[in-house]
Amino acid sequence: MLQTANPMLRSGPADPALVPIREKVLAGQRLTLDEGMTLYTTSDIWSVCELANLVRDRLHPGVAYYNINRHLNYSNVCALSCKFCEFYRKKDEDGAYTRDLDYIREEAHKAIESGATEMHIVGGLHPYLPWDYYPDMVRAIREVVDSAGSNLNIKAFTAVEIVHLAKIAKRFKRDDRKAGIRWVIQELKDAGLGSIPGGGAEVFDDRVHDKAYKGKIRHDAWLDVHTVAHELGLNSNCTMLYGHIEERPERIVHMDMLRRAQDQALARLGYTGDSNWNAYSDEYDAIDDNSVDAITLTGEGAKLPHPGMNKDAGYFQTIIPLPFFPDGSELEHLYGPSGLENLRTLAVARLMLDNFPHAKSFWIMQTLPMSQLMLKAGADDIDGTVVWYDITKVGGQSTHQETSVWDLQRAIREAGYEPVERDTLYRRVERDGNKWRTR
Ligand code: V47
Repeated sequence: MLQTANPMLRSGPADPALVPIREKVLAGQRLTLDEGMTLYTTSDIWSVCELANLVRDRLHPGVAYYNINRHLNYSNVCALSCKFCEFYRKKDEDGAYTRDLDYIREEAHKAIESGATEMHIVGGLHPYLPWDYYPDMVRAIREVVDSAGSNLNIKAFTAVEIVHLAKIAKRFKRDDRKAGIRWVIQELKDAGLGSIPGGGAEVFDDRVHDKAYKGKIRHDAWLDVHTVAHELGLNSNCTMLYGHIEERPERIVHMDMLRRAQDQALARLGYTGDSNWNAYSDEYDAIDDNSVDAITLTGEGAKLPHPGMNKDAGYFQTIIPLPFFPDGSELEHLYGPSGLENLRTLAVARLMLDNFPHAKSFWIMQTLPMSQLMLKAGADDIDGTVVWYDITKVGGQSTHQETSVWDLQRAIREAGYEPVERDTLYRRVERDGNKWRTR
């Protein structure tokens, strides 16, 4: 029987299985993978959303973030053929494109003119572009940004691209993967790279990998890239592409791998945690790395890492659950996740990723109305003004997908929060037209 729970009418969950979970969340304790599955399977979905929002309100009382950004896809030519992907083209196929540096400079000018605080740049794994193209692209943008006196953050290249770049730069060694990755990230950082986006993670599971994105890096290489970026002082984000051929337990394991990587990042920043934490049921014994303490940020009064106030650098900022869009992909016969599944997945991610400062709804994939609902289910951030987006096109729209600051602010205000403009690193933005600074 469907259980309902209206937070206005009662003080606890309708499903008794959620009571001990609620106690742990209130105490800021880490949830087990089994508890994650309970959050996924209970019919009392509103209590799951309410719990996630309790955490979200503790971390970011009264506010929700948005940003002014511009996306740039420098090429859709890709050596891979992931089944979920509608974006990629082969080199001479209709619709294949690769942007030259003049085009990229022009995009940087447009970003500056619109007052953007971030350029989000990703592309396919181009088999023929030379290594120099990539640092040259970052340098070209940095020159435009510097000459305008701007502090715009270049957030570019998913972990998948970084590994590809290590290969084309002939720096990739199978027996020392991190060395090549480190070389690439350092070179790009020297050219002006400011942070690493969260794409390309998909679902950290070999079964799903081999069926839907064989040939792509696996979770170990993806996590290596982000670990190295963190060690080099770059912040990064992470995603989970769900609602295709994966199962819910695989999503929970994905979340667990991310929070363990974040434990390590926070430990490097001097955070300490619970060394006696032993969360695993037999079902998940495959994960055996208990070498780092569980560090949670969801307890009352926990201090969040912050680049402005604490000068912290090198950690995951936000989880961005991405709902699968079947249209035009090889998996077009699948439905994609429902609205309730989207809401629940955001809430479960907020609750499981207890050491992540932020949970973001990417409105391009979630839609803006759904993103607004997510502000009541664990999300504290809506990304962003976007402008051009080529990877998914809602309802078969063109690649021009832009929302206004006014729309974002209205969605946030209606949900009962004060809209706060942030930059890539979640510093508050003070703005005068297209001029801005952070504090
Ligand atoms: O890596 C590809 C996913 C990602 C589809 O870091 C698809 O702030 C759904 O990573 N249906 C790119 N998803 C987007 C991304 C992102 C977006 C916003 C903010 C940030 C951030 C990162 O989109 C890809 C892939 O995982 N994707 N095809 C599809 N058919």
